[in-house]
Amino acid sequence: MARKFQQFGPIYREKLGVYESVNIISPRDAATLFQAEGTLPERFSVPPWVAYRDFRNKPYGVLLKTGEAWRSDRLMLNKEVLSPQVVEGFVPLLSQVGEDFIRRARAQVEKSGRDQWTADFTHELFRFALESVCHVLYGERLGLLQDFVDPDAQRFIDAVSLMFHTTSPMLYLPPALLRHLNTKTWQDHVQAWDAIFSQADKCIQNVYRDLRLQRKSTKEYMGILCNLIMRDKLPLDDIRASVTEMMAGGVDTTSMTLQWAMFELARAPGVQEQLRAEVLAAKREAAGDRVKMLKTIRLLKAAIKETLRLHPVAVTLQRYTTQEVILQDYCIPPKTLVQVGLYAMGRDPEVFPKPEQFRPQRWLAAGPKHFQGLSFGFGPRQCLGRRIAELEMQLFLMQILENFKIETMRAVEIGTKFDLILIPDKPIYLTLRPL
Ligand code: HEM
Ligand code: 2DC
Repeated sequence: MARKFQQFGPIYREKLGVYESVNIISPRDAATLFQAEGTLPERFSVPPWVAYRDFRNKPYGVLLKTGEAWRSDRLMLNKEVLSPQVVEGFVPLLSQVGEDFIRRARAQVEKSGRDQWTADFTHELFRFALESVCHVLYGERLGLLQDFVDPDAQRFIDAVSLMFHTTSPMLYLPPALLRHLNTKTWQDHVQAWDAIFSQADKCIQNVYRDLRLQRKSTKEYMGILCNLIMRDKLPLDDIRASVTEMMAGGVDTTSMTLQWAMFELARAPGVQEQLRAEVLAAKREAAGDRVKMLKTIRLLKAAIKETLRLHPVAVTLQRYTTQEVILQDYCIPPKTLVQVGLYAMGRDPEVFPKPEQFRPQRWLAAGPKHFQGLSFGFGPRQCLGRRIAELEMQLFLMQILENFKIETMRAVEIGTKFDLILIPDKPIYLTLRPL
C-alpha cells in the first residue's frame, strides 16, 4: 500500500477479489471518514470468519455482528471490559501474570549458567498473553508460565495462529464460495476455529459451573465472564460468542506487539535507559503501587504507541460509508468500503518526520496529533480489548525494565509479513540480562 500511495497519491481505488475499496493515508481524511461514521459503524467483515460461523451455525459475537444487535451487545460489554472503574480492577490480575513471567525468566537465566536468557520469545509471549487474557476473562489462572504447559492450552494457541494464517489466502473470496471450493486451506481454517470454540467453551463451562455451585468467592474480582453472567442482561449464547472472540483476540495481538517493543528497545539502548529511569522513579514515588505507577509512566505509554506506529497489528482500518463523504477532491458515495492504510500512514514522512526512527518522545512533543494514533481503531467500533491490551503491555514492560536489560544479538533487519495480522518476517532473538 505504501508503494501504491507513492504511485497514485493519497487516495486510490482498488479491487480486491470481489470487493472494491477506496484507500486513504492521511490523518485528515481518516478524521473526515470517522467523523461521518454514525452510531453503527461497520468494518470489512472478514469472509472466512463469517463463513465458518454460518457453516457450523455458531452465533456471531461483537466482532462480526452489525446494526442494533451489535450495538446492544457492545454497550453491555463496554461496561465490563472498557470502563475505567472496572479496568482498574484488572491491574492486580495482570501484574500477577507479569510477576510469574519475571520469575520464569530468572529461572531460565539460572538454567543457562550464563547470566542471561537468549531466545525467540514468540511462544513464551503467546503463553503470557493467553494467561493474561484468561485471568481477566475467567478470574482464573491456567498456569502457562510453568515448565509444564497444559496441552489443551497449547492447542488453543496453535489454533489461533493457524486460524489467522489460513484466513489471508481466502480473505477476498465470498463466504459461500469458500465452503463450496472446500480447499485444504478452508478445511484447516474450519479445524482451527473448531479447536478455538471447543477450548473456549470448556473454560466458559468451568466458570459457569463454579458460579452455579457457588464455588466462586464474591470477595475478589471474579472475572469478566462471571460479571456478564450475573448482570443477566445478555443471553448466554451472545456472552459466549464474544468471550470466545476476546480469548482468541488476546493471544497474537499483544504478544507480537510486546515482541516488537522489546526489539525496538534493544536497538535503542538510550531510549531503553530513559524508560527504565522513568519506571524506577515511578516505583519509588508510588511505593510499588502499580495503579499509581501507571498514572506517571508517560514515556512508556508513548513507547507502546510508537511500537504500534511502526508495527501495527491491523494493516488497515476500514469503514463502510453510510452517507456521501468528500475527501479532498473526491466524492465517495454511500456504502463504499474505505480503508485507512494504517501501516503506510505510520511510515509516511509527511505525517511522522524520520518515520524509520523509533522515537517515543515524538508523541509527547507539542503539536497536533490529530488522528495519528489509530492503532486500536476509532470510535464506538474501536478495539474492545484495548484497555486489557494496553494495561497488559504497560505492566509487562514495566516489570521487564525493572528487572532486565533487553539486548539483541545481531543487527538483523526484520521485515513485516502479512499473516492477516502483521507479524515479523523472521524470528527475533532477544537477550534478557538481569540488571
Ligand atoms: C477490534 C487492534 C488486542 C479484541 C480491533 C480493531 C483493531 C484492533 C485495529 C478494529 C477497530 C476498528 O475497526 O476501529 C488491536 C491491537 C491489539 C488488540 C493493536 C493489541 C496490541 C485485542 C485484545 C482483544 C481484542 C487483547 C481481546 C480481549 C477485539 C475485538 C474487536 C477488536 C473483539 C472487535 C470489536 C467490535 O467489532 O466491536 N482490534 N487489538 N483485541 N479487537 Fe483488538
Ligand atoms: C485484515 O484486509 C486485513 O484485532 C483486511 O483481536 C482488513 C481487516 C479487517 C479486520 C481486521 C483485520 C484486517 C486484522 C485483524 C483484526 C481485524 C478486526 C479485529 C482483528 C484487527 C486488518 C483483531 C486481531 C481481533 C481478532 C479477534 C478474533 C481472533 C476473534
